[in-house]
Amino acid sequence: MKRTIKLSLCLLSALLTLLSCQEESIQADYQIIPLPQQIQLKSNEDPFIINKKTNILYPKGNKKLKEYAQLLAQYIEEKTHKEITIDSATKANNSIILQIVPQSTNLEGYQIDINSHQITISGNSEAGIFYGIQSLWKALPIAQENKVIALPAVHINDFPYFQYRGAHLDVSRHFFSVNEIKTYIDMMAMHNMNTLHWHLTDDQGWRIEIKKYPRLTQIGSKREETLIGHLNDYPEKYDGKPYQGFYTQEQIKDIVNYASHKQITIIPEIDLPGHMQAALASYPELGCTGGPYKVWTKWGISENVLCAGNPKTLQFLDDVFNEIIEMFPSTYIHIGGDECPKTQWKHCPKCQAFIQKQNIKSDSIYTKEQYLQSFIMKHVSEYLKKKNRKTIGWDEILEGNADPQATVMSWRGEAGGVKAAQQGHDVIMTPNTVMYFDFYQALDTDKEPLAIGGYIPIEKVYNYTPIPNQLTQNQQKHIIGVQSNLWTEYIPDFSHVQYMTLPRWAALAEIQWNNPKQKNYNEFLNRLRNMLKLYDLEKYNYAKHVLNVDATYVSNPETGYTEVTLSTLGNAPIHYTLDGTIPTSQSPVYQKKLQINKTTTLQAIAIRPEGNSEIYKEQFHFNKATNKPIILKFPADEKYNGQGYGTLVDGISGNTTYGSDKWLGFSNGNDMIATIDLEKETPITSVSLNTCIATGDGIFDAQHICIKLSSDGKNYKKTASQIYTMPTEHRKEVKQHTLTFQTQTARYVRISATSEKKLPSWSGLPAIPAFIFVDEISIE
Ligand code: NAG
Repeated sequence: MKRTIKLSLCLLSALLTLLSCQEESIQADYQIIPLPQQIQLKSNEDPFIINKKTNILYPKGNKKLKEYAQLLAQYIEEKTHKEITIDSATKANNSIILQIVPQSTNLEGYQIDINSHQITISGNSEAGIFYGIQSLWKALPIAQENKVIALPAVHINDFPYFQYRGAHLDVSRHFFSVNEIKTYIDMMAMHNMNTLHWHLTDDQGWRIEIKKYPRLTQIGSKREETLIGHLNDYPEKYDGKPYQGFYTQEQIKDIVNYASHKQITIIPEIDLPGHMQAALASYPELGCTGGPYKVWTKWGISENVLCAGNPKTLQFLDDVFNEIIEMFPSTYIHIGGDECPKTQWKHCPKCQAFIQKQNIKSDSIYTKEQYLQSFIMKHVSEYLKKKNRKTIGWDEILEGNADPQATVMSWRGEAGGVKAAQQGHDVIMTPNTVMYFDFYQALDTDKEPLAIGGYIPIEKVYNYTPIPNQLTQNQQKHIIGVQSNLWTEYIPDFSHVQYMTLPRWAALAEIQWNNPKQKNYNEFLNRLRNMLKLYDLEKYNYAKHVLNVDATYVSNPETGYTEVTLSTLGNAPIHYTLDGTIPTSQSPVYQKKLQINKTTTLQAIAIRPEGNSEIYKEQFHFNKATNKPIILKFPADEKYNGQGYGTLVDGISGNTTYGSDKWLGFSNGNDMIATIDLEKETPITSVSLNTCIATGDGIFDAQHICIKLSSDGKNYKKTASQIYTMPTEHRKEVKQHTLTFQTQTARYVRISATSEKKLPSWSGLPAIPAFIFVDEISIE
């Protein structure tokens, strides 16, 4: 009897342990980023359980795979706190086996097979195994030591869509340490990227040691100070702090080696013949005027470029590239070619003599100076070809006669890439419309760290398809890849680098790795949550916009309401208030569009176990014009048309971010002429409207505002008007204009805000019509 009780107790405790184990087990999730091409779950098979006896097996004698086995062990320990061993034995129970089994010509492809006994990662090459390991790492749950980790039985077949999957980093405008570059490389590997385009030289700093030209780093790597704020801010301010940094050849080799272990090739860029002021400051004889030059302290395009007519210049370039190729084993070398003003070449006796000597001539398309640039670019290309290297250049290299074998990086939109592919060049797509991660990722730029401008949210990145439709199938084959560019004028530190790249890189990784035909943004967002957790685990700083509450507003003239749609990542509940109190988990949950019909403040928060979002806040001011039918005489500029014309009367006022969807911007000399139908005779005593002024960007205040009233919509009577004087210096502000008059009764109100027709010469901008930006029109 006693024995039976003991036995049953034993059984019970075993059962309980088993049950508790099951309860505690956490499953791997193969819905990772980038999403593997094929995932076949074997639902009727048992999962693989990782325990302390699990080991990782690599083929005996294969050093690289031994290193990858160690890496995987490290990844497993990091996420699951399970220390597991590596071995070169062939025992295959409770093991993770790394093996090279070439199954296709796509060397980066791999397969993962999981059953209850073993996990096999078979790579078409070592690179394939590396990506298999990255995928397994991303699929593992983050768990405490006591948890049982179960990997559901599965067959994964995966390979990249693009062979070139790049990320660029500018270290000239701001410098990043060796360790920071290594972290950048780790971040790239996590996103299955294989090429770092390293922008090492520019006007603001030469950052790589060249033994034959020591002054490049002695002088060229240091600038006196740095511009504060935006290039167009007035008055110009500088921080007064010397700034410097460069990599020794030893450090460069160390980084190149580090990258190769992560299957990343580094392509160095020496940007020429423009963007060379730091080199000219070091060796003034290489410039057309002979200087003196200083390492540039501001941003933009410098007129000071290499003198193309000076034989020393070509020698300099040969010598520099000679050392560059010693440090970088990459097949490709980037030789720049962007933004090279030709002003100095036109007046330089040496350049002009050289043009004559080489019999370079202008034609109906390009100037002789543009052909002179082609001459230099081709010289460098030929030099590199002799050393068995290939060149990449920015799309300007197509202006003139480019080396037919050069690969073109399309940055001024896609046009250069299209043209290049049509001419038979290989192309890497980096259009500044979607791939410039120095651009803002939120519309409300007041809350963002300063960025160069623009607006490239993660959704826009995700929706980008790098292969332009207008190319034929054969031409499409020339699009070898896609890359994000990170210019660092406004990115002074590495945590900011991470903020600008993550999580936009997650979207980029999908474009680089996956077939463009299989896109689904919402499904991507679901997968993004685990990626963000991995960023947290790695202590990477990242932008949290997707976790915040996003709002869109539509003015509905039929109901008179402003309709507000709120959304956030995943299914996190959004709680909101309309009474001015801070929203908490006790506040009402957002379920459907909110219909705002009176002056109020909306605040909302997304609540997640791992933390709450920032509080979203918007003020609605209702008046006689709010959500009334409105028509415009001239359309707004298509880039700045807010959320439609109703933007002007939706009760929400825009701030100084004129690029947000709260403003309407009118260009090409168009005035803002709006007619609002109050739908019944209404007493009116004043009309106000806001304008956003950013004179540095060519956005000026109204020259004149005029109010006309009508009862029948046909005959209008001028009721008030005001003329404004043009400022004489730069400013950036929102201005409210209120025109008050004796009470009148009318149904229709016509408001004209006339734009300035010619930008003043003091603005430094061409004498074209100014933009005028208008938002909330209020009628009282
Ligand atoms: C371009 C310049 C670059 C600058 C960047 C800022 C290219 C190829 N050239 O004007 O030097 O830092 O944009 O977004 O992008």
